[in-house]
Amino acid sequence: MEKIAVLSDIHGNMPALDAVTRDLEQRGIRQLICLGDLVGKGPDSDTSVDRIRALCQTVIRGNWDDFISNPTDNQTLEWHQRKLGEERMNYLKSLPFSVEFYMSGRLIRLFHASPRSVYERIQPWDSVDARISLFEASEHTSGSLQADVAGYGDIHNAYMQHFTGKTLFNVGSVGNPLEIPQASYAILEGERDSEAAAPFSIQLVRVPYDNERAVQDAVDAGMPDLDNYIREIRTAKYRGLKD
Ligand SMILES: [Mn+2]
Repeated sequence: MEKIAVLSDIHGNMPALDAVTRDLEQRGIRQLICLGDLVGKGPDSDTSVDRIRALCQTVIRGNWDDFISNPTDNQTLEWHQRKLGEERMNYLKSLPFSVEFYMSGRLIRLFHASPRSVYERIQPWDSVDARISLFEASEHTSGSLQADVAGYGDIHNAYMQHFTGKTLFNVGSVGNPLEIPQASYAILEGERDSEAAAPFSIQLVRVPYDNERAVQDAVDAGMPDLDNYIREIRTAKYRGLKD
């Protein structure tokens, strides 16, 4: 049996990524897949990209990775662009859209937001049809079969649901979780690259980390739009919501 960690939405928060890395080391897990959104929001987009590149065998593209290099007059985005530099932004833009493989007889497909677009956002409280559509393939996915297990990031809300024998899961966010202020990731356990039925499990892991260190890092870096970020890091309440 093998274990694969699936993490997403680091968003430049190094204390959170450090805590997850330590947890993975303690568990002896070395196979890592990242589902995108390495950058933005937090102060350390550059270090986050460098660390994820070194740690993860597979990295796919999120919405932030896709648009961060676009020309902009938004001061906050310009600040993140300057930190990243051209080489990292080119790397992010070049990342693949999705990854898929068999594990314990199941076709597992992983993408950032939906199998159709990095910008299509589907929440656990959206319609059943919307959620079931996440098992479908599209012209952007590497394969054309329906997935047995679909996993994604993007919404910063970890959850798992079952529909007619299929499993849908969201790994949550390492650096900007929006339900509880602890880093989130998933562990898949089973027989990798095997189409034969075998035991299989998905575990959703929460890792407490030094949230005040993350706040201080943002203050020290002189990051713009600080108040919204600090509130999210401390409370896990999305800035788009009213109190
Ligand atoms: Mn994100």
